[in-house]
Amino acid sequence: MSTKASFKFGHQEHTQFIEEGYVRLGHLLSNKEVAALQQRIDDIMLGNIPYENMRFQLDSTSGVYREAPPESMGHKGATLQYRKIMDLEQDPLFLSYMQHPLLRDITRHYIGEDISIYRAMFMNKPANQGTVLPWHQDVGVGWGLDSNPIITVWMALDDATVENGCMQIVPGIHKHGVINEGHFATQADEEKYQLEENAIDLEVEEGEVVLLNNLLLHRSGVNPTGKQRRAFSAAYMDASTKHVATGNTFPVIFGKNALKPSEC
Ligand SMILES: O=C(O)CCC(=O)C(=O)O
Repeated sequence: MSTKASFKFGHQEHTQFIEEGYVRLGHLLSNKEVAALQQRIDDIMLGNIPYENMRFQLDSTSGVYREAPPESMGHKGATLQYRKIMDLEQDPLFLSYMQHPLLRDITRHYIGEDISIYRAMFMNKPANQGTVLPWHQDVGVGWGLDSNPIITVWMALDDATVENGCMQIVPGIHKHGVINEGHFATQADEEKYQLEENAIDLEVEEGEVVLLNNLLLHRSGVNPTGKQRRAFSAAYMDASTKHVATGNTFPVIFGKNALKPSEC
């Protein structure tokens, strides 16, 4: 995959990531490559490219998080009304993107040589729908992991704006560490950390990549516009990280025994 000139990860980006817990890295893929991922995810939603071993979740009809249908293994019908699709490392196009040499450099810098993926996740706000995602941290305890991954690489597959439910974040909040092991911030957390007052809108262009510290509180809203708002989020971690309940490790993206797009 090629790299657009705007992608940048240097000293300044590293400093912002450490201080603020997020940094916009620019465009990693060409317009053509982004279009191919957009087409691929629509084809997966519509069942034109079938995957039975991915987890799918349909969107809520109310916009309320707790009312969304459960996520479970297998396609749920040909529709663009999905909220989430997991396990996209099984798809060669998404895997190739996840294994981009510049993401290799970034994950090597923060994590090391052997890297696995906790989740390779499509997040969708369908047109005229979407579900409110409340304030949360993406922490290992809540995810049932034996350590806390810190690196998520999030890419907008469509422009994300205030109008269509872009992410909101609280810069610097990651420095407080794990605020709530239950994943979601409580009302008391919201007041203590003044989340409403300190939040900023993370408006980004289609194809833009954002590096997020998993401890950074984030949330997103619904999408009342007539166009879907798609995103792809990959949480990288040390390949030795295990699931506490099963002792299992996770699919390897870089290093020994890494997945190969040609073998997908
Ligand atoms: O895309 C969104 O609205 C939220 C994504 C998210 O929560 C994540 O990538 O961890």
